Amino acid sequence: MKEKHESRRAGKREQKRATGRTAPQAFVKPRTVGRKPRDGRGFEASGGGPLREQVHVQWFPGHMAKTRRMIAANLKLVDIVAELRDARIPRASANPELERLLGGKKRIILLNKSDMADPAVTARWTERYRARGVLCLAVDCRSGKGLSGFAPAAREVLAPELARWQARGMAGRPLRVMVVGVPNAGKSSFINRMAASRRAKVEDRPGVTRGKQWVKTAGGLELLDTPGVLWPKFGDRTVGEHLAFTGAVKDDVVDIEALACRLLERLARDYPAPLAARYKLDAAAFPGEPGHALLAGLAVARGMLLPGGEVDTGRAAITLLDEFRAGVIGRISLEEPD
Ligand SMILES: Nc1nc2c(ncn2[C@@H]2O[C@H](COP(=O)(O)OP(=O)(O)O)[C@@H](O)[C@H]2O)c(=O)[nH]1
Ligand SMILES: [Mg+2]
Repeated sequence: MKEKHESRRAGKREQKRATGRTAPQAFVKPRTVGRKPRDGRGFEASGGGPLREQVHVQWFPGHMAKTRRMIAANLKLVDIVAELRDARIPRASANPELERLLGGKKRIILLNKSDMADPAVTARWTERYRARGVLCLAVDCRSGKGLSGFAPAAREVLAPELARWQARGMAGRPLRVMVVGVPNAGKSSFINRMAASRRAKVEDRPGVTRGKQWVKTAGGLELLDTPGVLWPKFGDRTVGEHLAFTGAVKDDVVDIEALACRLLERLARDYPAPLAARYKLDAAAFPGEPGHALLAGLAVARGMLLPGGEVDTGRAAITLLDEFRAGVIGRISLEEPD
């Protein structure tokens, strides 16, 4: 009996190895999850009672430190910065180092992937930023929705500079824009949409853009793509989790099943109807249901069983995260303005 149990566990490990989902990278501290919190810390207070312990996420490989330097070094070449954030998580996808890094350089915030976010919540976010004097546009860089507003917005923010250039006879000078954001925010998609032809490489996984690329647009802009950058330490665990949910953090450095459990708990609490509809689950049973039970329910509903008949929660976790990231569960916002 014990032997059978052992071999099943070994099988699971083998499977995880095969999917490459749990192999930690050399530069990562593979600390995770699921353990008992020492003194109650690590639990997130919520209306529906405590959620499962938060997943620890950290990812700051050497190339990001290099990117940080590259951004600082290239700032003097640009007139304005376009900061791409994920509309589903405008807070977590905001780089807390950016303000200091930019050193007073003007910027526009683009809430990208707004097609996957709750439109009412996104509208509140854009209003909030505008009320604070930061120009912010909700965009969808996949379809191009909202992007026609970018060049006019940049000209509006740079009105004083443009007037100066005009006075010096440099009215035709292109506006140079540095595009920054967390991995997977849609920087390359933004540039491709703005440039009539496809130039920057779009990748469905974080950490691909490398090297320096300038791209001209029809509207007299010159865009500089930058690799996705995070920061050395996430202030609280919610930030790391939200970045991991949306795919800004490489899956290899995260415990995928624990992450999926957390996402399920959030969805069951805040978006029960779309969750239940997508996976044919019973929303009435959600309150108090722990994430691992929700994940098992999802696996059963999708017929994801291992040869021994055990539910394949590993596969269910990957499916959930893939579908959330593709936006097929519904238009979901994980963060609201205060
Ligand atoms: N649904 C949706 N997907 C997007 C949007 N912008 C980018 N994506 C997708 O997000 C992934 C990452 O995009 P990419 O431009 O490579 O991000 P980068 O790492 O910031 O350069 C790709 O799969 C894109 O197709 C958007 O506005 N909506
Ligand atoms: Mg890119």
